[in-house]
Amino acid sequence: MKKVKATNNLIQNGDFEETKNTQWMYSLTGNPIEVSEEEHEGKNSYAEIKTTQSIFQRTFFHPNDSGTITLSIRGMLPVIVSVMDASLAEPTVYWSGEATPDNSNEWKVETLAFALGDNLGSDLCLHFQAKWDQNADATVDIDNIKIESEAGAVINNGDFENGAASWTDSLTGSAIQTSDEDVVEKNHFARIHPTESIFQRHAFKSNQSGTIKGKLRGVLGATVAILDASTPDAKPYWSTNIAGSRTDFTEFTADFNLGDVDGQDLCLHFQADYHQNPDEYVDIDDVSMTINQ
Ligand SMILES: [Ca+2]
Ligand SMILES: [Ca+2]
Repeated sequence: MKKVKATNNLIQNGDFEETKNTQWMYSLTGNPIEVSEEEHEGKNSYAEIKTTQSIFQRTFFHPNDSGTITLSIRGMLPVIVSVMDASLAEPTVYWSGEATPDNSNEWKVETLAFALGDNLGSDLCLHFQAKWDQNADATVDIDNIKIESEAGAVINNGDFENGAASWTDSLTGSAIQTSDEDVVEKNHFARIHPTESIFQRHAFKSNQSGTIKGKLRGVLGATVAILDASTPDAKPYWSTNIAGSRTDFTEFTADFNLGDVDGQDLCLHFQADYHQNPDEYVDIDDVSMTINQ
């Protein structure tokens, strides 16, 4: 059996969240497209820690590992972030840093650089403790915990969206309690009207094959194509039509195969289907592309 390995996503800003878009162009003008924005209600889960309370997650650190720990923090108390023994009554701390909130209701992102020595315990954790405060009601919220480590240490469920999974309350040794809040989430996408089209240049090579994925919404469908960006009306090297009439964003997947395309100025191209009502549209989001190797 032939093993097909796909490389990572080759489309830039496929989710359109970089609103200073420079990657997607209107075919007609060649100018960057105007990204559309919408808001919808969602829920966010996070961990609230009271003064002197702490939570931890077991994780594997290598000796002499270094990198950064990032977290979102909100509330009144600073948080002491440590790499330490997970299982001992008097744990050794191998590294410790402090993240300070803005004393407000606004989340703030803090990044701490960590570096470990060569002498580590065998059962380690990343540990978050709210600093002592005379006000027993003082709390701090943390969310979106990430490790970027030279040696590959990782944190699971750092956004707490899977509740207590992977996290332990230091005091009780049992699962932590998470809190929920209603949030307004922003999403950005590309809206194109009848006969409008957008594209992103990509240096396709002859005989390449691969897969294009994305999401589509609206009355109109769209034709996805690989064609010469300088002559968008010429016959495409590959194209397929994705049907419309979708109330919500719906995923599509399209496999492509190219013949000889040497020397062409190629792009991935989306054209909205024709409709007599010029106000109809198709919305496009989360475009990604992989090439088979
Ligand atoms: Ca998006
Ligand atoms: Ca979260």
